[in-house]
Amino acid sequence: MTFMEKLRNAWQKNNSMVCVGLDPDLNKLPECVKKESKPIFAFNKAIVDATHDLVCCYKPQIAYYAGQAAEDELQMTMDYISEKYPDIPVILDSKRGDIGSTAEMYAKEAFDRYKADAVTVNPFMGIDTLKPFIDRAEKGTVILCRTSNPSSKEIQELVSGGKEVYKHVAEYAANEWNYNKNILLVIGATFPEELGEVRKICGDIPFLVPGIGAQGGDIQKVMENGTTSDGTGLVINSSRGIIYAGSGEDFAEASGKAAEELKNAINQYR
Ligand code: OMP
Repeated sequence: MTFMEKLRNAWQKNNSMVCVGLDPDLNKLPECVKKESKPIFAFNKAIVDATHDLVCCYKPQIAYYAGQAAEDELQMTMDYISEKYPDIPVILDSKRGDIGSTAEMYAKEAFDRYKADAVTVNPFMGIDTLKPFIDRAEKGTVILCRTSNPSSKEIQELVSGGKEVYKHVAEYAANEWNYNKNILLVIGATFPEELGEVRKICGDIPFLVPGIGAQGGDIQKVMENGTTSDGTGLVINSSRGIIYAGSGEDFAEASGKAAEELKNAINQYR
């Protein structure tokens, strides 16, 4: 099954557009988990078990594993999700981008080593750097377009040929780059108007929407401007807002509750 099919099925099956970001910081893990031999995996496993029927995706951010010398626990997390909850796709958030020969290795990292269903990439260097990802037709390529961070406008709002850079990215993604119909775009929830502009350019291309929860994005505006005609089209990520919903022994239960609240908050606008 392709990533796109898996995503559509998960939207339907769980009636959810929530993506839980698995971004575990060892310093912030509950005490009861810190004593485990593989604390990051133990934490992720508990969160996944508590949320698997409430989400359409998981998104581990690779820096939380590489930066803490815990790549083995990323692998364990990826293997656990694909074995126990094979219907839920996993986006590896690594925001890769480099010349073609190096990009080939990054695609191997995401799709062959970690067996991710999709990966985030940076389009700054152009199509030859994206091709190794997009060519994997059964996988998803999630391209940064209008990112959620405050200074994203420094580059993304520069105007060339009468159009902002992020709109050029959206046009490429909707046309030349989408030859395998496997592209998603990243649009931050902190820029809901721009999200609406990109929706007009891109038809039904799914958007990964980070910035809900800790970054303060507006769910109602995201839904009004971003859903597609069938009421889907969005993968709305929250990381800290869900994984740190609790800090005691009941942390996983608290994350399940937070995921359910987010799911309901989203669905009231569908
Ligand atoms: P929280 O702010 O804790 O919900 O985390 C947001 C997650 O989304 C982190 O893993 C970020 O790396 C990621 N992210 C953004 O915050 N902004 C973006 O524009 C793009 C991403 C991403 O590609 O996922």
